[in-house]
Amino acid sequence: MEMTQVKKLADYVHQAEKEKREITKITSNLYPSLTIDEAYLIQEQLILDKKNEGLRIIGPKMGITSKAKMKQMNVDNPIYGFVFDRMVIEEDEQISMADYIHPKIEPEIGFILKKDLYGDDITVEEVLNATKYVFPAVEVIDSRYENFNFTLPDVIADNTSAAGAIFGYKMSDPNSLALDVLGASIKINGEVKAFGTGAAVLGHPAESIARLAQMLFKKGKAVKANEPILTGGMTEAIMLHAGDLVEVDFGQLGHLSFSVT
Ligand code: 0L1
Ligand code: MG
Repeated sequence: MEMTQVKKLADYVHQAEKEKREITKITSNLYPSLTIDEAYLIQEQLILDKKNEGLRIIGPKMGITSKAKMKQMNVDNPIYGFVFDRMVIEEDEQISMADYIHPKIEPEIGFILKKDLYGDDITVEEVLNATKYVFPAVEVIDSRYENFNFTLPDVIADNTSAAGAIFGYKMSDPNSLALDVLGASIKINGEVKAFGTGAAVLGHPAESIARLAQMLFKKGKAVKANEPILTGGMTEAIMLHAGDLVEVDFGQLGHLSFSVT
C-alpha cells in the first residue's frame, strides 16, 4: 500500500472522529482489499497524526477479546489500539452524548505493570508477576463507522473504536483476586443490562496482556510499565443514551458510576 494511501485513510477516520460523524467503512469502496497489516499501518499513521496535534498516549487497549465477538467477526485473534489523554473521563464525571457519535460501554479489568513485558511467549503467571495493580475500568467505544458496521481491518484502522476510558482509583493486588471468576455487571437506571466475568476476556485478563505483548513484539515493541492497560470487555458492549445513570459493579475490584447527559 502506497504511503499516500495510508495517510489518506488515516485522515479519513481521524476527521470523522474529530467531527463526530459516521463514515462508511474503508472496505466498502475506498479500499476493499485492506489487510490486517495495512490496517495497523493506518492506525500507526493515525496515532502519529494525533501526536502531531499535541495528544498523548495514555495506554494500550485490547479489543475483540471474547469468544462471542471473535465468532461474530470470524477471527481467532484479538486486536489492539491506544487510549489518548483527551479520551480519559474522571470518576464521577458526567458523560455527554454530544462528545460521541453512538457510544457504547464495556466493563474492563485494567492493569498497571511494574516492568516492561517484551516477548512472544509470555505466560499468564509472568504477566501477574509483572503486575503492580489491577483496577476497575469502563471503556467507551464509539466506532466511526455507520452502525458499528465494519470488518476486522476497518476497526483496526479506526484505533479499535477507542473513544473514552474511566479508570477507577481503587487499586488491588492482582494476586489477591481470582480475576477469571471476578464478575462485573452494568446497571442502567437500576436495571441490570449485562453481566460477565474476567474469563470472558481470553479465559483470563492477564492472557490478554500476554497476547498484547505477542502482537507488539512483532513490531519490536514492549508492553510498557506504568501505563494503564485495558484488557477487553467482560460483557457485550451496552449502548448509552442521554438520561442514563450507569452503575458498574466489579465486586471486590470496585464500583464505578456516572450519568449521561
Ligand atoms: O474494545 C473493544 O473490544 C472494541 C473493539 C472494536 C469493536 C467494536 O467497536 O465493537
Ligand atoms: Mg474494549
